[in-house]
Amino acid sequence: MSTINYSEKIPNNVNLGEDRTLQRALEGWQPNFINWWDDVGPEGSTNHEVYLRTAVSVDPQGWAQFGHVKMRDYRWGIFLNPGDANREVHFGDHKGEKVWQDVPGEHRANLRRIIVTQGDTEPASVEQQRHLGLTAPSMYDLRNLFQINVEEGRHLWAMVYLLQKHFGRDGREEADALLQRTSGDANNPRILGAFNEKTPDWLAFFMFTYFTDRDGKFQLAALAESAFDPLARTTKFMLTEEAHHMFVGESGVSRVIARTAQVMNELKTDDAQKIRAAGCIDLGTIQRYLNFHYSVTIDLFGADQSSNAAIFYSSGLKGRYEEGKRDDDHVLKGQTYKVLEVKDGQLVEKDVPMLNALNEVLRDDFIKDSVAGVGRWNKVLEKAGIPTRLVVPHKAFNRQIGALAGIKMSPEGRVVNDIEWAAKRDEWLPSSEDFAFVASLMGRVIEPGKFAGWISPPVMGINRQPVDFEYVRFG
Ligand code: BYC
Ligand code: FE
Ligand code: FE
Repeated sequence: MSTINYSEKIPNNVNLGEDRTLQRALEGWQPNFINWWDDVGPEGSTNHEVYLRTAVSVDPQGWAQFGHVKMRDYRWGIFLNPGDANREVHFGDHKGEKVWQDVPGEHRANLRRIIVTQGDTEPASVEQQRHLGLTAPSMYDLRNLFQINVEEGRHLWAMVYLLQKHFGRDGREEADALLQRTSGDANNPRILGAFNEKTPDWLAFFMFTYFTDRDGKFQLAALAESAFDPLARTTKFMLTEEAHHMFVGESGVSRVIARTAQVMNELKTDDAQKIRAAGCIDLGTIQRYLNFHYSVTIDLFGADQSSNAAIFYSSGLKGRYEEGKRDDDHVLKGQTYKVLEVKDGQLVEKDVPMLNALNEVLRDDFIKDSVAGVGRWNKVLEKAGIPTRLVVPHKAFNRQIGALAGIKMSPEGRVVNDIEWAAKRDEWLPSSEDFAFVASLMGRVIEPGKFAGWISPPVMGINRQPVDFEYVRFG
């Protein structure tokens, strides 16, 4: 067994050095984490020195440091936002009571389940993205991919810390299992659907970080309200990093659109084949990717009616997005919310108890936020004088979870029969031909300041460095 001093090796603000049991648990887990990183983390990256941001404190003014590091040596730190000794539970049945510093016995199973589900997504995304470094459209993009990968690794550490600190032997077993499930594995897959899908190319990566990391934002924000104070403080800090992940997605898609629009104007065409022949991704393909990632991501909010969701909220484990800014009673008994169902071949709304519909409430908050960014993508098209607009599909399109699961729907929200679905599927979702075309564009462009032909350069670099900075030094 190694004798690394983890209290120094792992930057932290949780007094790691003072808890021998925890230190031993982390010392046992850390080599397994490194093995996992070597096995299924970023392929072929071991010797790269990457210009990375490392979280070093929770001070909003200076929480991160930038510098070239090997990812394997990244200092995956453990940070909790500052505590507030007077913080009270502010929703659910325990409203007004002091928040919990330890796990109450009666909520142990549910809290563990939430933390495990959250923790499971983090390594899953690293696994999904592991081949992308081989086809990066630029050194700048390569660095952003790796930044996201190490931070998802840190998010895993954050959940493992909670499991090992607060859940005893069960927690240690769950921490091990987080390194054993693998994205897409037939026998031992990741827990949630979207995290077993492939991220085969960079358009998929940008859509994933735009939509799916945004699920992270909303789920983390809901957990940041938790009565279990260590969870609230951990997830609050994780949100600091999430903003960059969504930025990579939003600006990435935006740059793809900008390049496509430029070529459409140069060639004076909206013919997908001509745009493809010019080495760019046609807007139809971008729309189909959007349809896929959006629908798979909104499934992550769970069933539209869920007794789990009601229990999580009433027991104070998980709040709503921006719970503190809402002016209702924060108990929600006797209130209702509208959810969708299909009746006689038509989509209809129905009122259900609000507490049971809290997954749907969070999904609707997510949808509002997602749509705003799609509007910003459309501004790029508008400025270029191109009339096409991207749209998010109907909420019921291509759903696999909840009351809408398996219903055949057009992106506009019309119930369709199997025959129409089969005929239109490849207009609505990426086809194998779309994937093959996008894959054909994925080369490897890694000279500083150079960009693949299907994407525009970014407006500026990272941490005020120039766009042609040497973001990755290849060992
Ligand atoms: N796929 O009552 P329901 C992130 C299961 S992303 C497969 O609705 P609940 C990140 C469900 O487990 C943020 N299964 O469940 C992003 C249940 O199974 P059992 C991740 C699904 O518990 C990018 C059954 O269906 N964090 O951080 O109310 C990169 C009944 O469903 C799915 C969290 O999710 C699905 N999509 O809701 C890196 C927060 N949906 O018990 C990172 C923690 C549901 O019948 N998780 N099921 O076997 C939760 O709060 C809840 O577990 C969920 C599910 C909202 C996910
Ligand atoms: Fe994360
Ligand atoms: Fe993320």
